[in-house]
Amino acid sequence: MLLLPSLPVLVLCVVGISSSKSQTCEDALKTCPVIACGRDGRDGPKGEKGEPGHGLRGGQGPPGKMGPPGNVGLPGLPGTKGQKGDPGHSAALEAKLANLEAEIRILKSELEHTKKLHAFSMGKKSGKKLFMTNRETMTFAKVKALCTELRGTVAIPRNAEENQAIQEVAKGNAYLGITDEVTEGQFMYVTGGKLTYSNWKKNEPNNHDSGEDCVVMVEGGVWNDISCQASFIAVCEFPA
Ligand SMILES: [Ca+2]
Ligand SMILES: [Ca+2]
Repeated sequence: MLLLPSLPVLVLCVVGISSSKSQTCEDALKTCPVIACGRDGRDGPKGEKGEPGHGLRGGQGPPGKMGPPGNVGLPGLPGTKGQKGDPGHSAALEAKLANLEAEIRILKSELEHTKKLHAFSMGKKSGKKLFMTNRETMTFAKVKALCTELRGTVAIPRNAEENQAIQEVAKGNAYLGITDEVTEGQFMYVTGGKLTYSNWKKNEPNNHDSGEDCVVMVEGGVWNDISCQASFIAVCEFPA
């Protein structure tokens, strides 16, 4: 009778030994709950939750790819109104501008006065033109270039008064701004247009040797057609 109660212990110990070779029966008794070694006991109460494990944490991985850009945000609120600017600057600029305008008016007036004095000193003003010369002689092409450079044109007499003015300024044989270079025998102004006034010398123009396309004013203020390669006094005309 006494042996019987120990039978389940032996059975349990045999099971424990067979499940682990290194465990002795004594060890099994140590680890077995007392109730397990006795008669069939009931399950004990559920144990408390254990502490989290201490597994090794892996190293930090590389950073992920950059995400797509976000949507454009809403426009911000308008800023506060700035302070009123210094009124002194614009007033100073206006004053400067007024001074400049006044100076320009004075310069214009002085320029007009100078032009009148110059015309008076030249003594030869006819209508709205001023004829001037440097008294040098040159080919027709050079006279044209010189007058253009001076922002004038080769002298053109449009009437008897202007013809006389040129004669008095030149004091010698001078080129006129007239040629028949485009159509032989059809004399035109270098500024364009057919002649409206002429003062040809007797038997001129004669296109001598089939090579006279320019016009020179000779003694007495009369005109002669002549080679454009010949050299005569340069007289230019300017608006006066
Ligand atoms: Ca000719
Ligand atoms: Ca001639």
